[in-house]
Amino acid sequence: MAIQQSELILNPDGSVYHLNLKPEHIAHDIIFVGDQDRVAKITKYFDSIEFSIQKREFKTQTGIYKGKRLTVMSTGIGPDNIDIVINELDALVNIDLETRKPKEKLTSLNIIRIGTSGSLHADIPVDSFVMAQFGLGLDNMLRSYLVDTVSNIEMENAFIEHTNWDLRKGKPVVIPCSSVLEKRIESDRMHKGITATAGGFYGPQGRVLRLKIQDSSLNSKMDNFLFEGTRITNLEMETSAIYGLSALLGHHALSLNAIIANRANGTFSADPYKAVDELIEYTLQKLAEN
Ligand code: R1P
Repeated sequence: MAIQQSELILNPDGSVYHLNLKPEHIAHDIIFVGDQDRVAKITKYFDSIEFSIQKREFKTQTGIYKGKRLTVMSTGIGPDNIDIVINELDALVNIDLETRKPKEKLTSLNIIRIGTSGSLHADIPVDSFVMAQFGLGLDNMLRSYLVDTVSNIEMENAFIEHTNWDLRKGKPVVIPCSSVLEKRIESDRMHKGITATAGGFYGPQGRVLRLKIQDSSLNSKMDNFLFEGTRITNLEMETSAIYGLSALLGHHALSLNAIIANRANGTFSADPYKAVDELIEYTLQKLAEN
């Protein structure tokens, strides 16, 4: 059955609705960033850029870095945007846009996030790097899908019990990273653990300005959560959504974050752009080598 026009929306030029991309515009290795201005900070290292486009917060550039074809795209902020970006990227490789039918032979993309994040531990200081072995989704976006088929239910239950999680906020979900990409990118520079993904920046991450929050001790409970030796390292807004949709659709995903804030001791990087630049150079080098 062909997917209807209202479900898979294409622009008049045949590109997918929000990303404005056609299949030939993307590489198999794709770097995600949140901030649209970070795209050029990555592609400035490229030997050549073959394609650039932007619609809303979704800016995409494809080019060659040390002989490897890479796409860099901004997702904007939050899991809701990741739902759009990954479904449309998957449509580009796994749905025939002419017949509007899923392809028989599916393609796996490699998706690597280069993000910024706040650490929950004093020993993961500002300007360090974190690799998410797991994404812990606190935002509920993934619960619209049959996510239990790819999630770590034991870790979810342990987290719910440890934090006395109020299920009126939805049910947390835990998804592992791609072990293939983990091997490709890892080094001693990376702190590793669980990256928690919140559906907002203030209350959902325990920040209090003028509004009281539902659980003011959540961050300290997240601090001391330990599951089979793995702890929650940091909080941001995209990783679990990337991991969950990638796992469900058959793509490989890995999320790296430069720590620019330390929530444990209240510090903020003196030069966050430098930390992000270093993570960019580190990641590009790893992708070119492997
Ligand atoms: C919040 O300021 C944004 O910064 C972090 C969060 O995940 C959220 O998207 O990541 P990026 O710098 O990649 O956008």
